[in-house]
Amino acid sequence: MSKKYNKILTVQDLSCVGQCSLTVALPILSAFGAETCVLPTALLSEHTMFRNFTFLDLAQNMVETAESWKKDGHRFAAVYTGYLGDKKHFKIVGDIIDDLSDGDAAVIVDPVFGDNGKLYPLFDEEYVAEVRNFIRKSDIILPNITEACFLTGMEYKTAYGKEYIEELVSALTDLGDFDVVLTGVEKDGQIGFAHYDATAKETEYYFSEKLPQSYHGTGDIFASVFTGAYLAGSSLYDSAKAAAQFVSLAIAATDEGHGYGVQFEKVLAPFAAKFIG
Ligand code: PXL
Repeated sequence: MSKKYNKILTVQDLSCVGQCSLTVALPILSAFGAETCVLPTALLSEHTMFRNFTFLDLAQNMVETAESWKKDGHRFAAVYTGYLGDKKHFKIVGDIIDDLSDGDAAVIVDPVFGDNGKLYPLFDEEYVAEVRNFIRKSDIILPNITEACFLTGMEYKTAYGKEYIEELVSALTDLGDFDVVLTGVEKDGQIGFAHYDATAKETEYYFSEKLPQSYHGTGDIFASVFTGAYLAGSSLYDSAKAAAQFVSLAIAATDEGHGYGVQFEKVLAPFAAKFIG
């Protein structure tokens, strides 16, 4: 039986081309049966991995939109945030969580700001400090290893074992009262996630074959499927497993030479339909 919920709000940038952030989150959450409301934080011609990109900050519009929602009485049963884009967005989104979400709303934060050991363009340590503060409002965070290292101050490694991953998850857990799903964890040619189960007091893992291709935007797909499945009533572990499986399916469905993003559209409908009760 799926959980009954009303509106979910996702807050991320709108990159017009590039298959990431809102252009991924909106179709995925809708396919999982959520009434999806969006709050764009910035309007970009493409995401910031393209050689040229424009960036229009929408902070002022975010404030005015929230005011309007307040007056019209909209409330959200869940809030899921991804790439925001500017330090000033964190206070605005924090206020929205405080003022416009239900007391028991799930707050899911994908702290998107880096990969492969580096920060994305536009970001610096001050941005990371804002993220570190903001995640204290969340119930679940979904960082990759790079983001986990910047958040905790631990060294970024590409060769590691279980001890390193568990130290990283434990250091993240010390930053707030939330569940951690650490993504992009690799082991013996496989890739997956790690999650610390506070009840069982142990770290649980999921791994599947690492496909040779690597694409942009798969982190956003992971977070969106995770959120869709979780809000449809799956457990945290099963939601993360579904997200990992969907990313693999979408990569496998992507034509060679597609260039950016994955063609998740080809496999979304039948996958998500299984979660709608
Ligand atoms: O996929 C993450 C992402 C989202 N939005 C923008 C980005 C990136 C990663 O580079 O640039 C604008």
